[in-house]
Order: sequence, then structure tokens, then C-alpha cells
Amino acid sequence: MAGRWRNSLCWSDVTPRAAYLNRRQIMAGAGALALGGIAGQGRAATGADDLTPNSWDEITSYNNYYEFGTGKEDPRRNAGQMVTDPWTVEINGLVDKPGSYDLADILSGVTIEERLYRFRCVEAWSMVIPWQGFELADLLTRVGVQPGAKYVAFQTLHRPAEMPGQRSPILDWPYVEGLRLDEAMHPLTIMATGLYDKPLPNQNGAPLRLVVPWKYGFKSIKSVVRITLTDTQPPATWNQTNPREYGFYSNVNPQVDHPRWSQATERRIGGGLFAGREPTLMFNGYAEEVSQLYAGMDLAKFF
Ligand SMILES: Nc1nc2c(c(=O)[nH]1)N[C@H]1C(S)=C(S)[C@@H](COP(=O)(O)O)O[C@H]1N2
Ligand SMILES: [Mo]
Repeated sequence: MAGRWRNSLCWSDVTPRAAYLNRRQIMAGAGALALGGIAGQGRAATGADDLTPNSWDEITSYNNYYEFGTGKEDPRRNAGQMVTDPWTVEINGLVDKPGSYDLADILSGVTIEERLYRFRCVEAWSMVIPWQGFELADLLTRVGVQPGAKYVAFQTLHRPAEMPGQRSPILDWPYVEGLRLDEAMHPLTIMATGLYDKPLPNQNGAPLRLVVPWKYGFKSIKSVVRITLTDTQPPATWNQTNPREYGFYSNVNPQVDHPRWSQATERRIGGGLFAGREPTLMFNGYAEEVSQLYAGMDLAKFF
């Protein structure tokens, strides 16, 4: 069904019902229950039935944000220094209305929704995160994508005075990422502004970060200050740092291993010391929604 994710699970709805209802059943809502819809339904192909959100503490204390250090607990400790108000996003390149947009302007023209998404880091850990945000497509449509545009480039804030990691050449700053235009326009692709109904903490990429749930976490670039529509594939920080290990696409794929570790399984943060690893799902569980974007592509080659 087109746009299934539009009414996607509200995080506030899924506990404890998610323990025994699959996504279709929840989406179908009370009507289906009245019609006795439970018994005959199979598991959703995406395995969305067991999405129990990680806690606020887990999501905000175990982070990757190298601008604030390479340790998982560094971002929470150091990101408080980053000033996120005022915040402007430059939108330029192949758009009808380029400009420097104040965050408030951007937010006034979009609809903020809840999206409960799986999140899978290339390092093979995962979480389930109750984001608030808006569809990137809404913003791109508003600024007018010109016919020649094929890719969208993103850039993180570059402010070494507030981002201690940027004072060392850990990565080639500022952090940049990119998507193909059709990936950027996909309804699953959001710009997150909050989680658990609170503003996004700095360590999670305040005040505005990309979330592309079927790709490895590093594609979900934080604290975005520039969005550029281009006709050529833009540079992406991890891909440029080590193209053999990190592809431009970086779709979650249990069949394509990282050169140094398997991607077949993952460790769910908060799962407990003795919890087993879980199987990693193709496109992180969103195959039904996104696999047609890659029809005919060799996913081992375009990894
Ligand atoms: N600017 C910037 N964005 C970034 C990163 C980073 O170091 N800098 N790390 C990426 C990686 S590797 C992951 S797994 C996610 C982590 O997001 P989280 O800390 O909100 O879970 O952010 C991604 N976005
Ligand atoms: Mo990551």
C-alpha cells in the first residue's frame, strides 16, 4: 500500500502493544480488531512487529559524532558547547529558490510527525528511535528542485571553536554526505528535529539532522547547515576517507560484509549483556518500501 509509513507507528502507541501486534495490525487500528483481523495476519515483511524503542538515555548517551570526540560517550559530554540558535540552512545549487533559510522559516512550512525507525550503524550495533521530523521531500519541493538535479549534498556545521573534534584532523571537516535525488525524495527520508517529543539533543545532531533509515547510520548526517542540489554525485566523508570500506550508497545489507566484519547480524543497544545478536534485515527492514529504488543494480558493486 502506498504511503504505509505515513501513519507509521507512533512510539507512544507501540508499547506494550508492539510486543504482540505487527505493524499492519496496528496501522489497521481498532477497525481491524473489531473485524477480528488479528488471527489471520502474518508477520509484516519488515519485521516491524517487535519495534520497542530504545530509552532516552540509550539514544542520547551512546553516540557517534566525531566533531565531539570518537568515544561513544564523548558527544554527550562535549556537545553542549555547540550553539544551535540562531540556525540557518543554506539551500543552493539546482533549486528555484536558493537562499539562507532560518530554521524557523523551514519549520513553518512543513509538518512534523513521529517516525519510529530502526537505526543500524555500520559498526553493527542498532537501536530503535522515536524521531520527530518532517519529510525532506516537503522542503525540497518547497524550494523547487530544478530538472537537472540528480543528487542532494549535505554539510554539517563547521565551527572548531565549539566542536573540539574539528581541531584535529580525524576526518576531513566539515562532515559531508549525499543522496541520490530519488532517495532524498523518498517518504521514509526525514529531517529529524526531535526525539521522544523533546528537541533533538546536541549529541544527536541538533537542531536538524538527516535520517535515512535503510542506510548505515553514517549517512544520517547531523547538524545540517547546507543542502545543495547537484547534477553530479557529491562527496561523502566516510566514502572519501575509505572508499573500500564505505560505499556511497551504504544501504544496510546483511549479504555484503564490511571488509573487517560481518554485517549479517547486529547488537541491539540495551539488549543486555547476554542477549543474542539479531539478524540484520535487508535495507534494515525497509525493503518493501525502498528496494525498487535499486532495481537492476548490483548491490555488491554499488555498496
Ligand atoms: N556530522 C556528523 N554526522 C554524523 C556522524 C558524525 O560523526 N558527524 N556520525 C554518523 C554515524 S557513524 C552514526 S552511527 C550516526 C549516529 O547517530 P546517533 O548518535 O544519533 O545515534 O550519526 C551519523 N552522523
Ligand atoms: Mo555509524
